[in-house]
Amino acid sequence: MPLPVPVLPEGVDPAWLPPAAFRAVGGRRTLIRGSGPLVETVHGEVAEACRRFGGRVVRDASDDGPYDLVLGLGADGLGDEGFTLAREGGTTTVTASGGRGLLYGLFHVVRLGEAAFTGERSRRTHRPALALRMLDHWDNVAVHPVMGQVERGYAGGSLFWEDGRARGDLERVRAYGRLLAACGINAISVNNVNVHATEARLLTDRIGDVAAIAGALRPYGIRTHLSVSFAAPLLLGGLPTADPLDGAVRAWWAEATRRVYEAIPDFGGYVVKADSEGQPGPFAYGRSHADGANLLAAALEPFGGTVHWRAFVYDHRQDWRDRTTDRARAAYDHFVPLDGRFAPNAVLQVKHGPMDFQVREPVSPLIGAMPRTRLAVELQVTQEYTGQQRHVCWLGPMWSDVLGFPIEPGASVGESARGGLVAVSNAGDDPFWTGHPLAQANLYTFGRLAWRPDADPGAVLDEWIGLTYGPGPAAGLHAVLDGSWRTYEKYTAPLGVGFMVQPGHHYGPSVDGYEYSPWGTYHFADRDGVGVDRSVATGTGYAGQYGKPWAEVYESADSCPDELLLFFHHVSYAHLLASGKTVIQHIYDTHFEGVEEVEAARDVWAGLVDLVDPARHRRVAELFEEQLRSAREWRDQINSYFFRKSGVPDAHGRRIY
Ligand code: GCW
Repeated sequence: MPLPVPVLPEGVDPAWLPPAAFRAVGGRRTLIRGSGPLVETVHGEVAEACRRFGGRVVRDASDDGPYDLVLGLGADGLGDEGFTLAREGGTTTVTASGGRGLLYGLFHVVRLGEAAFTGERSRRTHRPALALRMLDHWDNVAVHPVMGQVERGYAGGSLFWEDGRARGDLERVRAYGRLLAACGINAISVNNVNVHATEARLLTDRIGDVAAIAGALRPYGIRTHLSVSFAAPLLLGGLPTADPLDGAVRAWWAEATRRVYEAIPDFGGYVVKADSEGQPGPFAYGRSHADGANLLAAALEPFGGTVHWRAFVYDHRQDWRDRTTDRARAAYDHFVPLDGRFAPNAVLQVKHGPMDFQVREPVSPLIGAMPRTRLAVELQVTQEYTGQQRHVCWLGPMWSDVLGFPIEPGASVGESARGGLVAVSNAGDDPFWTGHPLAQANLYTFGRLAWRPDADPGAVLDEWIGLTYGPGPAAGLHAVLDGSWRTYEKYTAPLGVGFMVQPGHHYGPSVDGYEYSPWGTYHFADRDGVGVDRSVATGTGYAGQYGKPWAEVYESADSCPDELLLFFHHVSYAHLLASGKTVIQHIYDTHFEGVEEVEAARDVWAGLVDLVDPARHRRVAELFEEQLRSAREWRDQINSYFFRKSGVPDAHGRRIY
């Protein structure tokens, strides 16, 4: 039986799968061959498109057509997710070995639109570069008194949970799974890595809720994962310890995991934040993080599951007077000595930068330094530090730079991420899914880059624009989004120094907000200069964590790239950048430019009023006013702060307060 496509609740935006995107497919004669649950998903998609656009679809017919489109299982050797596409003699043929491959092949045809049905195409194989393409949701089941329903969520409530309970109606979850499959995502973790009391119980007596979500996502090829508390044996099992080497603890995890698989046979595995920002972990028992990860890996192994163990471990109670402790060093210092000690089904999940998803960070040196460990790289789609989905900030170029960065000899970050690519989702129950309608582009781009880390991000952006908005406003949308990350960088913290955000919620400027805090994020500005000395020669030694050539490149202020200068070095305001400007003049210029670029983008958007549907247009126009207000605030606070510290006037005499 074909699976009907999900029906969106009234008023919910279809995002990159509006009916119009299926026009080319829906007007054809289509043959579908094969059986299995995902083939039923494919059939449902084509049937719905035909219903709208007048085509017809048949199943496993013995006649030879003619057919415009044949979607069939059959080919060998493509893996579960690969497919081939060819067009010959008026028939477009997608062949796959597994159901997921067929679904991805169908969505590929949807992206191509009419082009999939014109001319000839020689057979081409498409396969994801990374086997795991995952979204982590930082969703709480119960509303958290400080963090709310979704930690760092800027798109309303959770898609899965509402006020202490699983949502009863999973149609929206199905629709979400469909959107994710259409950009290539194949795994989701459904709860916050900060596991509070209610959430901990998802592992045991509330596993049925997780099973229901997994059931809604499965037809779109998405496996469900769960964040668990390392202290679960204490919290839920009544054991006196959670020591990873204790026999009773190991038995408890084995049994708990067996029950999880009873409820969810294709369960993906656990995600763990341990000994990090107050979460429990193996350090309490004098054990290593390899001991901790391997405990869960052993429980999951009989069922084919994986533990994602996060490397975001650092001291968040440090003393700002202590100049030797450097948060940037922490992940490397903790984990490199453990290389080779993780079980084969343990994946170490590493944030792409050494700090915390700032608008500009170097690539984490940990990524190239653990050759005997499966690493997954973690990105942040939710815009915690990049405008919180009130600012337009399309992150495709940043992620593409990160993924293409040659961190090891002969290997880019994308190639080193053998454990996959993971991102913190930006979606919620907001009618536009992502709060800011244009933040949908980030979610889509993440999926496509996880499928192909070397894809051209600009082409991915155009793909998203084409599917979501059609050709009318395409040029304007491209102009608004394409440079928006660099614009955001210009009006916020300069030259890689990071933070300077308001403590707690992290929105808006506060230059000294974290300067005397225990969280370990400082800029050290004084009357002479600014920046953090992370050199080996005179600083924290962080630069020495890189291999060649990066250790040398970052060690010296002369060879360090401008955009990371203040991350690696404390320099005077008169220091000359490679660009030829002084640091102080660079700060002034970029902050004025950043605001001007937001003004220009707002005007381009205003000009699209007749080309974009009114609800989306209005929402974005309103948000541009907030972005502009906030960008001006950033500009004026940063410029005034550095003018007052340095006493150096702007060379162009512009207004500084
Ligand atoms: O970016 C920081 C956030 C925390 C988050 C943490 C993490 C889930 O401010 O809210 O906690 O990272 O990645 O664990």
